[in-house]
Amino acid sequence: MRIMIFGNQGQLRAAHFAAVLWACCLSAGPGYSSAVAQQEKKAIQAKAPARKEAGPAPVAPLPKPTEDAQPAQVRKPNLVLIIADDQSWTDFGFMGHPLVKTPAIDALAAKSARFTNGYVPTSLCRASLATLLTGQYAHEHMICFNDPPKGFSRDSVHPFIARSPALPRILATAGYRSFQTGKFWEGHYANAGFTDGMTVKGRHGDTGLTIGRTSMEPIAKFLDDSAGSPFFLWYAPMLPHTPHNPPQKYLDAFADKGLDKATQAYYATIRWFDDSVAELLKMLEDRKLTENTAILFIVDNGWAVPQAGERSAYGVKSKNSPFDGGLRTPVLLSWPGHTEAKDHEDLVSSLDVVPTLLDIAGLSYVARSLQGMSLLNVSTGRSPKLPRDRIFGELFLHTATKLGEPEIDTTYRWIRRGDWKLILPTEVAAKSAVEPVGGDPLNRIINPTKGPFLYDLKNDPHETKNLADDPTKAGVIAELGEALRQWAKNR
Ligand SMILES: [Ca+2]
Repeated sequence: MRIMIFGNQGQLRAAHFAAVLWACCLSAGPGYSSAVAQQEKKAIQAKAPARKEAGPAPVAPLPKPTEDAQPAQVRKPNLVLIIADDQSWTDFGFMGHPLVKTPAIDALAAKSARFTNGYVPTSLCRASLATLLTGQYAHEHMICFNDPPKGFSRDSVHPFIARSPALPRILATAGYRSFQTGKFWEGHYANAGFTDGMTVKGRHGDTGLTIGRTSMEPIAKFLDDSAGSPFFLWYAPMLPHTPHNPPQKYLDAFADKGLDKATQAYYATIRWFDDSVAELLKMLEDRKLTENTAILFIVDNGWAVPQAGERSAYGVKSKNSPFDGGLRTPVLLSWPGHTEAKDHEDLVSSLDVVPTLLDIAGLSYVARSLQGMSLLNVSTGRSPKLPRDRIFGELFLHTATKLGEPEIDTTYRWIRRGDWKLILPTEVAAKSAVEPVGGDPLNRIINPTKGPFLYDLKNDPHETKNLADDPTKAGVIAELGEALRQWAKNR
């Protein structure tokens, strides 16, 4: 679709932006048209499980771009998104961990803009990854769960991503090839607009989950095949996620540290993951791609070894919890010749990843339609800081009880403003702490639910002292609580 009636660059950009939005709205993407979204919800809820997980869900193709955002002689930068799976924000060498060394990620950090106050809005794997694909909150992309309600086939929820303005789909309109490896919960990779990928079916990655653990060869092949085209690489290996079963040499590295077996295996799996990152970076270097490739690093959600007496396979205040052990992540951005190696105190969200990558690709006018903010200007030094002082998030049940109505399964909402963090549990959380809502044992809430919870993260970064009952903090709680209620209401 080439629109020639526009006479200047701004109008051409507007035409491309409108074309992208037009295609997304046409295919009923949540967040763009509430009326159409409501129809979509009803259609999905009414649909009986039918189609097998054989191929991509049907989706309308996007129009071709109306212009090239950069001068023709400038080769568009390649984009690599590295997503760690289930790793605490504390468990990196560059974050100061006393035992865990992550040489490859530390080296990347050493040359990156480093955002150490990073967060995912939802610490549940599938919802978090969908945010990294779409730049939307879970209540917008509607993938608020790891599993659909009982009675629904997995592919019955694939239209959520197939009809979203997912990053690979937008990049394709600007000439990017894209490759999905590792975790991907949305069926066939083409559902998110990837041009190439490893996952074609399954719960959360299928063949894609071999990346990093078994081989890195598919990435080498993609890099060789895509020579001449700008590319986007989704590297989301199931590492250092369980099973913590790394090769013996990694276990041996922690054998004399006085660790229990579970902690030793977790730390060793982090080293295994780090070596896979080293291999990826070397592949880029060997092909002389480093200079024209931007790399963004983030974790999808945190993880902690369960303590004695905890009922779960992971620490209570980690994965799928509203505490920083589940939500917080460092965010690294490196684009040689553009970004500066520097620490930043700004509050950043995984919502910022899509706008940042679109900005680097020269598609900032598309990025501006999203709620997140591009980190590029702060990373390059063109801006001193991001124009915001707060970020928000929301938690959900593991298994949805109903599709298309996120409110029903919301368990917590949270806000961080400056060093203050307020967490408000919902009635759903309180109920599911007693008897799992929807009858699914995976919906049992193991986190504390007798909130509110207020923490001063500057003096208490691990959220050990709830200040909600401190009468001197009543004003802060009221302010943050009102901001959170407004955020939940105005959407
Ligand atoms: Ca995860």
